[in-house]
Amino acid sequence: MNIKSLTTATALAATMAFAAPAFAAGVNDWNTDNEAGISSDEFRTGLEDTGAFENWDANDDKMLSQDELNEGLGENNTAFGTRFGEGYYDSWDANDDENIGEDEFYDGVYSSYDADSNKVIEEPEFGDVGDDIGDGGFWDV
Ligand SMILES: [Ca+2]
Ligand SMILES: [Ca+2]
Ligand SMILES: [Ca+2]
Ligand SMILES: [Ca+2]
Repeated sequence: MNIKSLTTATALAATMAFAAPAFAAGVNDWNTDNEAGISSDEFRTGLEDTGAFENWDANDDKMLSQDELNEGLGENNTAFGTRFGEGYYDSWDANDDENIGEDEFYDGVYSSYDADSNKVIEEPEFGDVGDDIGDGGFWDV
């Protein structure tokens, strides 16, 4: 590879890195079936792609303790609490074991975004998801 093509390749890689934001969070990016809106399965797939759960689960036990969540969120703690309500941890902890498993996590987050509780996240509910996943949002881990 000569210098010119090396430079081009480097520039191309830089462009691609820049052009690939954490998520192009439009409702259609997550909507993979032919049903309107985001189902819980579609939502889970999209949110898993952020890697947030694994990232915050410091001891890798597939559970998020309150401490792990606080630690993982860091300065985004306030925004997270504002979005989901101060009592979110207890309400997501469906089996009351003071830990949030993966199913509890994804179900809890999903129902929190589903403001009208119709089991589908549609616009404008997805607008909140997009905001939180975009650069600087708390899912942008
Ligand atoms: Ca759908
Ligand atoms: Ca853990
Ligand atoms: Ca639990
Ligand atoms: Ca809804």
